[in-house]
Amino acid sequence: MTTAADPVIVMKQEVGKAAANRVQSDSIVGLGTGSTTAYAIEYIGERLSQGELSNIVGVPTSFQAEVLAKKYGIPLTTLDAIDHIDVAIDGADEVDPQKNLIKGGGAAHTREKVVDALANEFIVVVDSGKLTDKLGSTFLLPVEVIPMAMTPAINALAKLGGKPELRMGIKKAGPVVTDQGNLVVDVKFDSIDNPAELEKAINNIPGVLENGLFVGVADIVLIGEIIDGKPTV
Ligand code: ABF
Repeated sequence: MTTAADPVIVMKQEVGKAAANRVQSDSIVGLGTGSTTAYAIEYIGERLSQGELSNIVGVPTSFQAEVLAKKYGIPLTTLDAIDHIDVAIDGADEVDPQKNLIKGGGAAHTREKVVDALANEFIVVVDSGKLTDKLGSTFLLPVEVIPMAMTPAINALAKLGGKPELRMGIKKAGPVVTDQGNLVVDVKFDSIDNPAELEKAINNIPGVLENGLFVGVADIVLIGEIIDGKPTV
């Protein structure tokens, strides 16, 4: 018996496909992280194999993106071998009306920000559940911290009005470790009134490597939602 496709999955696929369709031949593509972006990577691979696209090279933002790109036949490069990125496709955990983001649910926000900010066009792929009037209202703010500075950094984040908590693994025991070998603190802020200022203040804390506020980085936000049971973008 075939089961009806889960509309949420179909919606993520549609958003991923819409992003993949914006990629042109001869492009350098930043490949993000997350389940929605995974579909975009799959569809870029599909367009390549069908001859719709040619001469694409990807810059992965995480090990997950690298594995998916290899699975779908997208050649990879590094930032040392290129002088620009034409388009980046990546997910987000929250999007505000000014297209500012909270990212980092996947503990990959440091490399994501490098790639996404470098891209000439940064396309965010989300479902409508990620939209918020004010960042921080539904999602904690991830902050990557070097292990030896954890305690002073946590104290400094609390002084900024946050309630910081070390991110622990779900599948693996112990704290989550980033691709850089650092730890992640998730910080609850009651209200982020000035994301630009907060992004700078947090990155100014000694021992903080990067935080998940992406202010003024996103160019296009593709939003999937289910209307009358039908996935739409
Ligand atoms: C990644 O995408 C992270 O910044 C964020 O946590 C994740 C969201 O992905 P999904 O599409 O699975 O909600 O870039």
